[in-house]
Amino acid sequence: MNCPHAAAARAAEADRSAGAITIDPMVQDLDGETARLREAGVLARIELLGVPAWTVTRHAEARQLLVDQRLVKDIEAWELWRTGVVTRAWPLIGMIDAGRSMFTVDGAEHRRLRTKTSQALTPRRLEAIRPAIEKFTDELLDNLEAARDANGVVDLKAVFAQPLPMKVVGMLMGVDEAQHPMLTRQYKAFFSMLTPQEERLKLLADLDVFYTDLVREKTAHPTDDLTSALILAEEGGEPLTEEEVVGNLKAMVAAGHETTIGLILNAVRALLAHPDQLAKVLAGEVGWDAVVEETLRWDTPTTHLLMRFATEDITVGDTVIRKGEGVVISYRAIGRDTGQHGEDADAFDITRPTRNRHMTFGHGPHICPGAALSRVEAGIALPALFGRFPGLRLAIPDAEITKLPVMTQNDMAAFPVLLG
Ligand code: STR
Repeated sequence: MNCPHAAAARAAEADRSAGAITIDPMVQDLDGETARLREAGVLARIELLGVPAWTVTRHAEARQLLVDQRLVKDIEAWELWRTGVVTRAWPLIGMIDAGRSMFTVDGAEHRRLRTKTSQALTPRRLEAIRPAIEKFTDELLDNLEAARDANGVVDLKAVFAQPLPMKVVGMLMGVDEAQHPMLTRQYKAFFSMLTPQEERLKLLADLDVFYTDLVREKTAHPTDDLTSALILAEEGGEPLTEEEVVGNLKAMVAAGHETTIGLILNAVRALLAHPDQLAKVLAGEVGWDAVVEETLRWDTPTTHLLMRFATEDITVGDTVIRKGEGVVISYRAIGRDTGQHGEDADAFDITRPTRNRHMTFGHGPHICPGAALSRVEAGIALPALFGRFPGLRLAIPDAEITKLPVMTQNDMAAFPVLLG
């Protein structure tokens, strides 16, 4: 039937999506794409593999939206999902429909799911695991020389930046070392856009079995780790269900692993590309914490965070996010916000006065519970690496570093270095 109202509605919708920026699954020009998103405005209309959404590109407005209770994580609030336009055949669905956990619920339920985890990850509590992180770091650095090929080249990602966060989050959550290579392989396939969706759904199902078995094992024999603490937690409220413990466990492993790899590698890359700044750090003129914060701002481990949904119309400037629409937070664009960081926001500068005033860990109730942990990890890994290998350098030109085809994370395939 050709009802004129429907036609008008379709035209309005087409108009709304006109000029939408297509996010490139192959990540061929991340800086160009980030600049285009920022030029498109405070709220940019984007398309993620054919699925339309809004994205926030500015620090100030993102800060507001991240505490706006009209935006929720519950996928059932998404019109495109409820009406069956988006299904589990969409390759990014695993970023949103990840099971019940602190990552997917809001309000009082969210506090109930999250409290134990955030309490375990305070800077004070983390002091207790600092020696273990230092030990992992030293052991991995011991392996670097032996891992060099005939030309003296070693992949700093495979041998150092990737195993370290896995060891740390594995120790924290009580995941056996023998399983780490499997988890690394599965998450690599999960995030890569080259993985066929059937395969991704299969690996997510396999991971669910793995984590459920682990939670059952810890339920029978609790140990001294956060997974056991989540199982035993009761404080006043309801204890967490098995599904909730599994959800939190997989969120912790996925997040703690993937994002910290990016932080460590991006910091090394930025320093090698800015030798004057590296020299200041090595001379003790600028602290390693400044390197960590400026890397978080300038080269965010998370490019886009999917997704929140509007439960009412929300007006931002002259744009209305309609009830049922999806909102992405584009942390890379936000880190480059000239309104927040000045006209030179695209430059890496560890002495920048606003280097700590980034929002890379988010804001509001869902702010990254692992923020302090990742700062401790990078704060140990970076000085230890450059302390052991002060002549560290890239084995290929920086421009030849290959980005992985990952839409949401800032991920490189490898980081070949010479140890100097
Ligand atoms: C990956 C798949 C899964 O099983 C569970 C989660 C929940 C936490 C998510 C994670 C996801 C993807 C990466 C995220 C992480 C929280 C922080 C991390 C989004 C969907 C970031 O990149 C910020």
